[in-house]
Amino acid sequence: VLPHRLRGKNGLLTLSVVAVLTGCTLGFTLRGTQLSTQIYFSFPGELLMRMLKMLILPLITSRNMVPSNLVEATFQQYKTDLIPILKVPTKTIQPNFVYVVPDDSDPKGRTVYLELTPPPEVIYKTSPGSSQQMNVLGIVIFSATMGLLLGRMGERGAPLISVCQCINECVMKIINAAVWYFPFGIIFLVAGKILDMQDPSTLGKKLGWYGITVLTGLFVHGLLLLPLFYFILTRKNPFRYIRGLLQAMVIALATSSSSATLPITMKCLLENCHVDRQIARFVLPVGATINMDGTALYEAVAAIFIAQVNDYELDFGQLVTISITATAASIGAAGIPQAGLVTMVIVLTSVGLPPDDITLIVAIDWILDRFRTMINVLGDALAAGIIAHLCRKDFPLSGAGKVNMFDST
Ligand code: DAS
Repeated sequence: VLPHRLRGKNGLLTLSVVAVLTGCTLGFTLRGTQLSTQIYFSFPGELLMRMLKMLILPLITSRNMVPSNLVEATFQQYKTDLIPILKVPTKTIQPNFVYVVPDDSDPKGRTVYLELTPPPEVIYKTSPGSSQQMNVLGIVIFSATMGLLLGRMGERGAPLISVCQCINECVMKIINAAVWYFPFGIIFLVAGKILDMQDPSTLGKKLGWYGITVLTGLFVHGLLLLPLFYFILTRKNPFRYIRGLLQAMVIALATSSSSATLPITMKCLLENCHVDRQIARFVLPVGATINMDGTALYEAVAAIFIAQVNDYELDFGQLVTISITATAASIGAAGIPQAGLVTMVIVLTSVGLPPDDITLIVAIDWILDRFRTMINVLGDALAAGIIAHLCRKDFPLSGAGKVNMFDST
C-alpha cells in the first residue's frame, strides 16, 4: 500500500514528522471552532498512548528474563567495578506524590501536603492507566535477576527461558506492526493538545522568556553537552548515533512519555545504532525511569523563574540546593506526561518558594514537557551507547553490531 520509499525505517520517520506538522496545523486551524477534542481527538491519540504502554511490561520482562552472558560476565569479572555503572544509584527517591490542597485555615488559603501515597484523584491527574502505577524499575531489577538465576539453572531453566524468548519475539513483531499506526495517532495527540491549549494571549511575556530559556537549555544540553560527553568517552561521531534515534525522539515529542517511547527507543538502538541488545534491554528501562536530564534542567529553571516572579532573591546556596533537589526530583519523576510538574513542588519547597505557584507555568508545561521528554530519551540512549562501548572494550559481547530484531537468543 505504501509507496516503496515510505516502507523503510526512514519512511516511518518521515511519516511521523509529517504527522506532527499535520497535527500542529490541524490544531491551530481548529482552535477557533467550538470543536470538542473529547469527541474527535482524544480516542486516536489515547489509543496510541495505550498501545505503547501495553508493550512496556512484556518487552522489559521477556527481554531481561532471557539470561545474558553480559550480566553473567559482569558479575564474574567486575563484581565491584562495572555493576555500580549499571545499577540504580544507592539513594533512589521514591516518587513522592505532592499535591496542593486549599486550606481555609491558612490565611493565604493554600497548603501543601507531602504525601507518600497519592489520593486517587492525583493518580488520575498524572495520567489514567499510566505507568506511574507500574513500578518499571522494580520490574527491570526483578526480571534481570530472574535472567541471572535462570541462566544458572541449566536444563531446568530452559523451558521458561524458551517461553521468554518466544514472548520477546512476538513483542518485537507487534512493535514492528504497531509503529505504522503511530503517525496517525500522533496527528490526533498533537492536534488535541493544541486545541486544549489556553489562549496564547494569556501567556505573559515573562512566561515566553521562561519557555525560551528552558528550550535553549535543553538544546544546549541535548545537542552540545551530551554529544560532547559521548564523543569524549567513545571517540565516535555522536550525531551519526543521534540520527539513528530520530524516530524515538519524534515519538517522545508526540507522547511526552519516556516509558511509552521505550519500545521505539529499544528498536532504534538495536536496528539503527547497533547497540548490544543485552545492554539496551537493561539500561533503557532503568534510564527511562530514573535518568531524566531534561526534567532536572527544566525543574531548576522553573524554580528560578518562580522565584523571580515572586521578587524572591536566591543566594548561591539556594541555587545549589535547587540544582541538587531538581536532580533528585527528576529521579523520582515517572516517565509519563507532565510527571516533572508533580515532582517540581519538592524543588520549590526546598528553597521556601510557594509550591502552588506551579500554576504560573502550567499553561505552557505541555509544550515544554514534549521537548524535555525528547532530551530524557536522548540521554538514556546515549548512556546505553556509552556503556555498550565501555563494556565492549573489556570483553566480547554477543549480539553486538547489526541485530536481527527477531533474534532473541
Ligand atoms: N514526561 C516525562 C517523561 O516521560 C518528563 C517530565 O514530565 O518531566 O520523561
